[in-house]
Amino acid sequence: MAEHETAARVGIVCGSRSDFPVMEKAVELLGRLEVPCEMHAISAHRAPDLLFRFVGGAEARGIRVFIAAAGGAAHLPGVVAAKTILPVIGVPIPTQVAGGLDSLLSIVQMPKGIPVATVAVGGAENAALLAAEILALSDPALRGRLQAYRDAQTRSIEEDETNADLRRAP
Ligand code: RP5
Repeated sequence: MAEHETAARVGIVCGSRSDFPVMEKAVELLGRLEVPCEMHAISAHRAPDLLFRFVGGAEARGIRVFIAAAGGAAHLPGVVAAKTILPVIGVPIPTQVAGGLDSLLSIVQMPKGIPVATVAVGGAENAALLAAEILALSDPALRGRLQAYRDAQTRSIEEDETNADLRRAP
């Protein structure tokens, strides 16, 4: 495969390795959708220069969407968004404070001018799907895979045994 076909298109950055168990679900789903991605642990407050280097070089390496995940005073997604014009999806990581409400509010309440598209607390799968949908705007094959994923999801509910009665014609 040529290099450009395997280069990561989604850059996932977590505030800490402790966020990986949540964000591995995004890596797995992007893999199922055949979207190359890469995941890093780079804290915005502990290693800001490294974060800026990662964000600054990402687009030239093929990244088209960022997913940024953090917990607590979760400034990472906003800082990533401040340094790029690529779309940034924020994932609030669950914490001990009201189940991650601190992370959610830190990420979702971005002041105007620098947007972060925020998913639910722990919403790694939706972040992956949203990233794939953005890429699918210019990738018909990926659009097809997303539609197939959606159809399979619907079918699995229709075929659930608790819905057997509902499947019969009226
Ligand atoms: C945030 O602080 C990280 O995103 C993580 O969710 C949280 C705790 O980090 P560690 O102390 O586990 O490294 O920056």
